[in-house]
Amino acid sequence: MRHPANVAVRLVDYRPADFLIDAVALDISLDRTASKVVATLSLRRNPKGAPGAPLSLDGDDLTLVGVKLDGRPLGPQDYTAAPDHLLLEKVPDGPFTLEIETRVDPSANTQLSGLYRSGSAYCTQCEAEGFRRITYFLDRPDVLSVYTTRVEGDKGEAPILLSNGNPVKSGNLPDGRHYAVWRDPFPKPSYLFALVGGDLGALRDSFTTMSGRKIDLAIYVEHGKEARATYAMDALKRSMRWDEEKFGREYDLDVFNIVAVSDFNMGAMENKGLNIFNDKYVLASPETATDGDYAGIEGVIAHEYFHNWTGNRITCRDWFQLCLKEGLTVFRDQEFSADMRSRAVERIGDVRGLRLAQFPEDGGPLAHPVRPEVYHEINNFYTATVYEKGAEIVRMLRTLIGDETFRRGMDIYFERFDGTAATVEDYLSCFAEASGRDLSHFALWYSQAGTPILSTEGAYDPQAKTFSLTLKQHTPPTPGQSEKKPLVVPVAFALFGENGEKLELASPDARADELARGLIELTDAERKITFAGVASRPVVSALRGFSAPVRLEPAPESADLEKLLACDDDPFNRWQAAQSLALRAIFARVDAAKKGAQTPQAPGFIGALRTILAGADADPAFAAQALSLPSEIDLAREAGHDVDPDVLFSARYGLREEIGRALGADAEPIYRRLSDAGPYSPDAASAGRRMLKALALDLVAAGDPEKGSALARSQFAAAGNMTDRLGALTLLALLGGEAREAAFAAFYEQYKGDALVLDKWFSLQATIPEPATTKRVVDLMRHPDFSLTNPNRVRSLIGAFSNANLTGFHALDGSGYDLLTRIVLELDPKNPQLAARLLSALRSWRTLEPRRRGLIEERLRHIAAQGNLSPDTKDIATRALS
Ligand code: 0A1
Ligand code: ZN
Repeated sequence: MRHPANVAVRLVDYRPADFLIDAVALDISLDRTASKVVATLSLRRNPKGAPGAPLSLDGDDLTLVGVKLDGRPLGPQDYTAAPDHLLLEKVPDGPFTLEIETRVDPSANTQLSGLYRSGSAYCTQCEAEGFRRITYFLDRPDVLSVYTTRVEGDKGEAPILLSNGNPVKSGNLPDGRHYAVWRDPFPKPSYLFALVGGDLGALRDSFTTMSGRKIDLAIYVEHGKEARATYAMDALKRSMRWDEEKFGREYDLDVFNIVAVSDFNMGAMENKGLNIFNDKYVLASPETATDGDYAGIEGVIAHEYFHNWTGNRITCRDWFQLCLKEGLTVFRDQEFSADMRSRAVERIGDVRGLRLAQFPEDGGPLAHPVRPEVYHEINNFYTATVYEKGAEIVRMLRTLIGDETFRRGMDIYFERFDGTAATVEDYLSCFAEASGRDLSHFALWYSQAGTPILSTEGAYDPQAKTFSLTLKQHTPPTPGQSEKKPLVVPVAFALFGENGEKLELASPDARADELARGLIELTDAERKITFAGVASRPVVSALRGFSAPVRLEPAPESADLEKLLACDDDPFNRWQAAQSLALRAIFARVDAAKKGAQTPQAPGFIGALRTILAGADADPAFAAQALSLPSEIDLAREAGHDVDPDVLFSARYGLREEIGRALGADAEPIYRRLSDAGPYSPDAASAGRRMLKALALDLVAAGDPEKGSALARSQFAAAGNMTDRLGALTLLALLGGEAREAAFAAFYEQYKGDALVLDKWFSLQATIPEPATTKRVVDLMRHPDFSLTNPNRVRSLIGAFSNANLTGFHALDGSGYDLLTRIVLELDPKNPQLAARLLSALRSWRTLEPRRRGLIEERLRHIAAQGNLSPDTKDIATRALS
């Protein structure tokens, strides 16, 4: 494997391309080991480029067969060619065509970037820089071209031949071959190109747009699995309607195709008119998919569809602007899910996800701004910061300027930048115009990395009947950014009086609109607001709805949290109050254990949980969220330093038992009542009841493991859907013993032919929180169903072990770290993107206690010192150590 020079790419170095490619005609003849690619590019000099510059095209691992300029074959004296570039020193000043013929070997493509094979199908992945693995090109997002693609293949092997745009014609050829021509009239960057050839089944449907155009929809899957795409199809149609209703965006081609493949590095890809999906985000049936899987499918289908406007019609000028399409599209898919499901539960889930994946990134050596300023390997910047924090910035913008103005800004954006490759500045200019506000200070959210810490301090004056609230912010340093400035932080807030009533706000220190909306804009390091006419010391509900991606420290006092849990009309903050109480109870146990003191009990917290449980029927999904303890990963993040996973585990486990003993008896009737649910439906309300049922079972088991085990065993055997079956198996996995092994064996026997279900089987075993799990994982790697070539399988075993099993992975003997190191190094030459992602599990190593910290540092140094490491893995190892 050859690796390109490890050069830094910088935002400040951006220059327009020297040439434009107005049109591309591709002729691709599929062959397992030698696919023939003829690309005819209509080129001209870019008036914005460097005058007289040579034509330098990107390549990666390419074999050149020949080049023609305006139809005339060129000789080797006319160009320099290497696997990674094609350079023509002299080209005409006027428009010209360049025909380039290359050969690529899809079977040998284990990186899953460019043209590769998944099962017996051919497919492509071109974002970010995979198109250059198909042909030489100006492989950068600001070069937009109209594509016509002719795909040719063997009729038996690939009866289905797809590409972007609309079908133009197709026909038979000699020797059992056939072809199809596709034309995409919308200019697009090369990263949105796609092609599929294979023997696939299809689920077909149609959608009539708001202007009355009928669009043919198809989801292509492995034969026999068509019915499992029904929910994805339904989600697609709902997404299409939603984008019309909420953003006025109509679909633009005559067809919309989705193809599900089993080998895919990421979740899915928004190629114009031809989305390619990891089949995990398409295929679902009640017997094989959990409620979480259904929600994931709905979200990812929507996300890729929404990219048609935010990403495709308006794309990014360069890869530094990745958040322009990703943050905005995540915001859009989150809003879609909130409209389809419970807004409160969606918000809680989104914030949990942000804290789980983005906060550790922002607080460790891999921290980077939402719009990075430098990268060595762009594939390592498809991060939670770019995606999830990017979405939070869009959300804050909407919060600050209001829904209507936000919508007007979006309309301006679509109107003005359609058909272009835009920047974050372009985007913000639309909202500055719509709102009449100067957004230059707000824009700092894009360039300043790190999670701000927000603190609130209240002082009540009983004589004056005033309450002073002081808000402060500061952002800890991150790599390369030691000095931080105050940001624009929208702090949604309310005050509650003695009887839980919401107080009217009056203050000379805040604008009338701030008081009316309950939204303070913190723009300096500190702001003090004194409220008048406050009859008694109020309780502050701050950062309602998680109005900014910050840490609120410290949490309010326990008595205030209990009050908020009872009276706050913001469901997010009610949930947050329960979480904060739980964290306090667990850390009290941690402190006691460290001091050798008696284990503290948490009667106030348990009383609050009892009340939630008693009222759970009103909103089962919310109750289940509020009753769930923070995970060990949450605890490690909140602890922040000198983390000892074993201590956190015991404290959490101990509290779980205390709660179980207190509430198990209340939970059992709820469990029994919810067990009578009738046929499975994936809707949010039914899913919420199943979530509560699982929680109730866990409470029973926490207080009385034997009873819990008996109930779990019968639920496992009788379950009519995967949510209940896997829920029971999860509990049995925790309880251990023979029942666990028997259940795992039965599960395997039942689902051994189904890869997506087997992934769950691997994952669940990898997350058993006990020392023997490392050995179990090692043994599972020898299982005939394990394979390093399938990313889903690797993630299900190794990813789950290293990211979701705090005690197992961080075993004090370093065995978990050794395992990860071995796999990363073995995988790196085959699939560097996947190897690099696995390695980033170590990103929070500095927050661990010294012994584990030392063990990880050794492994990271060992990895970084390897010769011939891919740029992907090298980049992560180097930055992790920085
Ligand atoms: N744009 C896709 C994510 C994606 C990125 C890179 C990929 O291959 C390296 C694949 C998919 C999305 O946001 O869904
Ligand atoms: Zn995306």
